[in-house]
Amino acid sequence: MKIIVAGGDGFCGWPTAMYLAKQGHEVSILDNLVRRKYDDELHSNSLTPIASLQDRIARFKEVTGIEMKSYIGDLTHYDFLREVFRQTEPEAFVHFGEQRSAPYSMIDREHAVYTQSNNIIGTLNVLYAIKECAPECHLIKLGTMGEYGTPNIDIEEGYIKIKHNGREDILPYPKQPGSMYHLSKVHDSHNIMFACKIWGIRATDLNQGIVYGLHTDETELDPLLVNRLDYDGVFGTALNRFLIQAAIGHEITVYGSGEQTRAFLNIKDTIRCVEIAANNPADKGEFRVFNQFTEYFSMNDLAERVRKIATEEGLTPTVAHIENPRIEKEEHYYHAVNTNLVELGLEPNLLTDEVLKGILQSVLAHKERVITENVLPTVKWK
Ligand code: NAD
Ligand code: USQ
Repeated sequence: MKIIVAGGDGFCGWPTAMYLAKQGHEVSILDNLVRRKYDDELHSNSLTPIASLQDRIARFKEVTGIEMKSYIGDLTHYDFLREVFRQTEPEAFVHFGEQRSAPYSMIDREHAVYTQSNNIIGTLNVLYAIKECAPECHLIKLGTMGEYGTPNIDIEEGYIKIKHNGREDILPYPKQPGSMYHLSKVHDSHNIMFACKIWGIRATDLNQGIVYGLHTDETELDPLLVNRLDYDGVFGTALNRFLIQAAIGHEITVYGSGEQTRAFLNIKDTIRCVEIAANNPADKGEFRVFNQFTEYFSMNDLAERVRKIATEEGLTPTVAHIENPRIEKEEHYYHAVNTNLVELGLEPNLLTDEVLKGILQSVLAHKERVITENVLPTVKWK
């Protein structure tokens, strides 16, 4: 298949692009490299030293003999995007190319406006480019489990059957997102659903949980192919952050009571889920939603798991409950369905102690790169 991976220089996109290329697909990476600029803005860095996109692609070719094309440009620039579509004639468009940090979107008005315009206009342009240039192309869009929030009922995969005043319908599942970033994903979902309905576009919205880990078979082929890994209070995510904190002797920062529960998956499953979606395209006009996660944990569970593993490795980690910088429910019901991807063949890589130890070892190898001042959260929701 001819596949565009938008956001292919990022944490999920880079390993996905290499994996799809290794499976024999013709992969083109599209990215505006803005993720590297956020690091400059925040005086932060990836825990792992990452090469430029050009160097990554060149080394991937040296190691595997496989060529990937790259298009450096912005999804919000329609002329650029249309030209990429014309040159590549994609059969699938994997869309990771958004600003993805909830804290970044909550810094101030400018960052909220940037996040929503970058994400929503970018996705809207992708929908128009598919309509105009490649109407058969399957859009595989990264959404997020956080679109649903934490309702007091089971979370279904995209839709829910509702009975009201004696009548029944299947409707989009209610959304209660928790940040300006998560809201951008909800707006994207609505735009995609509408485009599927009116233009007959085929789309899969992958409502992904929090991704942990960094290595995949391809990132381990060569040091220059290593994935980025975020740890700071703005872009670092739970579990990866906890492991890095344990590695550098920083207290493990559980926000508030720590009973917040979230859905998680290993980066190795992210790439496989995207492959499954690509190999099993949505029908024309279908807006399909898959919940892309393998397990869920409370922050307390994760902090304790990391504390135990790190102690076994000879470290002396401690867990601290710090003031929650976010406005979110800390005690809530959480049960989400995730059967669609498993039914299509996903075999989950679950979070065993072995897996945790493996990530901790990888992290320890780069721990001197951590800028300690960036570890505590600085962005508040209020
Ligand atoms: P990332 O920031 O590492 O990668 C995103 C990439 O998109 C970056 O390389 C960035 O330069 C690029 N990009 C951003 N805006 C762009 C634009 N307008 N035009 C072109 N390129 C642009 O993020 P990630 O962690 O790889 O996440 C990828 C996707 O998966 C995001 O949409 C995110 O919302 C979603 N997601 C991520 C996680 C997670 O835990 N990392 C969990 C659920 C969903
Ligand atoms: N948390 C802590 N301590 C920390 C960091 C976070 O307790 O040091 C808590 C937060 O309060 C929150 C939970 O962990 O309750 C998750 O926070 P996070 O920063 O790991 O994840 P989140 O902001 O939800 O965003 C991440 C990605 C985003 C993706 C989302 C998936 O950055 O792109 O959409 O995970 S989901 O959470 O399912 O919406």
